[in-house]
Amino acid sequence: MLDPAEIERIAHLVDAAQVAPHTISKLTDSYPNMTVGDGYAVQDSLLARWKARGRRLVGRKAGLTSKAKMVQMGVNEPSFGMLMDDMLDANDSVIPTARLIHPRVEAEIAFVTKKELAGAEVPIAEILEATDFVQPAIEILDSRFENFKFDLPSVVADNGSSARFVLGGRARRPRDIDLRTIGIVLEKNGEIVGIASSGAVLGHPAKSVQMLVTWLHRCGCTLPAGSIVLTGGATEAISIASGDNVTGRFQEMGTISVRIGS
Ligand code: OOG
Ligand code: MG
Repeated sequence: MLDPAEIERIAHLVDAAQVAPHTISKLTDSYPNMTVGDGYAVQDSLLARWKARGRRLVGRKAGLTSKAKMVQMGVNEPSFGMLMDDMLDANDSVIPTARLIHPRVEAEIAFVTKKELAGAEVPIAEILEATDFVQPAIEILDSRFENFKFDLPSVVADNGSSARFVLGGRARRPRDIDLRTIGIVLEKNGEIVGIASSGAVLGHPAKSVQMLVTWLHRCGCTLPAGSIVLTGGATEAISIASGDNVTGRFQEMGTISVRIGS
């Protein structure tokens, strides 16, 4: 475990790599004893820095929740991160790549909550009951690590590679659809680049929310009402570049698109 001064040094390094986007080497190269817990301590420091700059926490993300993602990234445990107000773009937005290093996209199901969720193991039924609606999402990732290569402590400290996210398509009440079997097709420039069922995310994407609430509970935190939760990419993430058009088609949940600008 690292000491508080080291956590602050790493937070400064990651923050700088996000503000003026550039790559840094994976943190465990310089801090071989760094743990996943240290990664979350770095997130706490980042959140304090971001709040001091007027950014608002609007939700959380779970990542590495599907087999496809775990295999792609060589990490076999989910990670959690923070979603800030200024990371959100509207459906059909043009996402500028000027401030991104080596972006990738993911198709995900987002949950938006209407009740606070708290506890060590909240039943899935309770998660669904506390959910206002679920909606298609596209997440734009941009690891700050060279060649998009990392381990779990490093990626946690980099806030789960978060860059931007988009919500779109049809908002549905979770009880009106079967969230284990929603077909998801990810297209780039009209070609299919990823296919999955929503059940690829831990058997049911509400499990991501459940794991998130359990994780928050360990540090005495809760998931407030009105939170957005990205439950994790169902397919592997796809590299994007300026000029690409990306569309996610979600069975019974409509379509979401972004264009990648320069
Ligand atoms: C880490 C973030 C993973 C997801 O949905 O699995 C993630 C990464 O792969 O860079 O957001
Ligand atoms: Mg994601």
